[in-house]
Amino acid sequence: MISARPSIDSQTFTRTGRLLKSVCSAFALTGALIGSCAAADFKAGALELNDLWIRASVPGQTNGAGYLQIINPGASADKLVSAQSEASNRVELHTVITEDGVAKMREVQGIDIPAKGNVKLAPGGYHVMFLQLTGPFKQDSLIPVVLKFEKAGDVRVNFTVKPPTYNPGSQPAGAAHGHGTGMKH
Ligand SMILES: [Cu+2]
Repeated sequence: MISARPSIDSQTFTRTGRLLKSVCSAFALTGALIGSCAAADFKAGALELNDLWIRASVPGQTNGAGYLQIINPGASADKLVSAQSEASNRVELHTVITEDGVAKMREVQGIDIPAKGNVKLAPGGYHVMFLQLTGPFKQDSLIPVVLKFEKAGDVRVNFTVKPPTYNPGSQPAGAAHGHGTGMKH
């Protein structure tokens, strides 16, 4: 994961601008298509939405969680207030709290995005909760979702479906996303 990236990637990414960052190199190295990488990055006003993913569902699974990173280079705070998708009957915003040593999911009314800051929705914390799936999350497919922000408004995005065991926290690439400007791979 930390070897030099193929030169074609850096050329492509330079041309297509700042939206495609180190996360794309990481995906390219894992063998994913550049096309799916480009589809994983979105903008909503000043906000940059990166690395949108969902684990593939297993037979019988009725709910699922989506994750992404939201970077706000702008001078005003915003808030993710809701999400909609045809992939499930309901979509909620959740966090995870620990009560008496037991982790539990709780619905939240919104997820604050500070000015000049970023928020990461990740396993063990904030997530987009898909309840009563209308179909399976198939690995490598894209799940269309509309995210609604208080100021940036509605933005249509795609979440990429990862393997059922995917855990980006175990990859070095995951740690490099926080500052949003790195090109370290
Ligand atoms: Cu949840």
